[in-house]
Amino acid sequence: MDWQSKRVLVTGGAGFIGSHLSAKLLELGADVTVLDDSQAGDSAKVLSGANFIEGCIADSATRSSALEGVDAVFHLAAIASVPLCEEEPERSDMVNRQASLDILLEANCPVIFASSAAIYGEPVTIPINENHPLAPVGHYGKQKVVVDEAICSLDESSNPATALRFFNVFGRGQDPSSQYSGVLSIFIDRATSNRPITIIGDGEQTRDFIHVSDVIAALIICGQSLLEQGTASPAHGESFNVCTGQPVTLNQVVKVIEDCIEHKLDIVYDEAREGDIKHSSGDSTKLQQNFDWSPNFTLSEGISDLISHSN
Ligand code: UD2
Repeated sequence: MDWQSKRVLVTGGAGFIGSHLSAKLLELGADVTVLDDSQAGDSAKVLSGANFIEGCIADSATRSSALEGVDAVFHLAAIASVPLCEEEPERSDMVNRQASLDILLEANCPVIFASSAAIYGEPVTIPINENHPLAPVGHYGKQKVVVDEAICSLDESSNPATALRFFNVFGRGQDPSSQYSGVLSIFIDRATSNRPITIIGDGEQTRDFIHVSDVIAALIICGQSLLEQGTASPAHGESFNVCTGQPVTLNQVVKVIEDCIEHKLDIVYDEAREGDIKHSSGDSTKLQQNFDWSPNFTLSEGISDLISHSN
């Protein structure tokens, strides 16, 4: 498919994942517009080739002007901080749930929605596939699940849409000092500046770390399929886990970092956090069977890439 003739809206395009996606779409020749309120994102991350609308998805006038004439919407904008959603449940509900439902209704083109592994809550079976019960713990997961379920209940008569359930995404450009940061960016920032890392709990909790390049590949492939086939696409009305299926403990992460920097890390152990999920590992068979997608980056490749690009 030729992205050159396509006008694409990326909500949250100034954020970690959105800025990588915008860069890829620009490279493919698409006409990219970023809609971002620059709260969690950084307007400096909006590439010069992209159009930029600074505003909130919850504002209907901003939304309708951003949606006008676009061929596809990658909807990544959200209040992505779990603690912030707990502190401000009404505002996060307006942005994460209501504005997302509005985008689904108002867009006259395919919508690719960034869902989250947070919708599963504490896993009952591992690896988690898309049929796993949805039992989100906090506001963030509860807001995401409403939109994800709305997409999964769409029929042929509706607008083409899909939901991609991201597990623990990592890669370059994730600000280690922000409250949205993943554990890997924090650990690598500390490791490369010779500061101690803090392991919350015993370090035996597992996560499924997926590299941002693999996430971008999944977004593009699903977007392309919806653009080409509309509601006949295998992505339409469906959700897909985006993960590696390789659970890793934090203690193993530490070992990979130590091997890469060739010295031991200074580790402080802290008390386990209430509500912290012990084990998380996804099954991405559905995405792999429906599309030409598989995770390419191993954890050690991703970690060594991050270390070699840290300041
Ligand atoms: C991820 C998502 C979150 C939500 C949640 C749903 C990220 C950044 N967060 O939270 O948005 O979707 O999944 O389950 O992707 N930890 C340390 N030391 C640190 C920081 C963290 O030990 O300095 C631990 C933390 O307690 C947890 C693990 O590392 O056990 C991963 O933490 P995280 O914040 O990267 O991601 P997670 O899975 O809690």
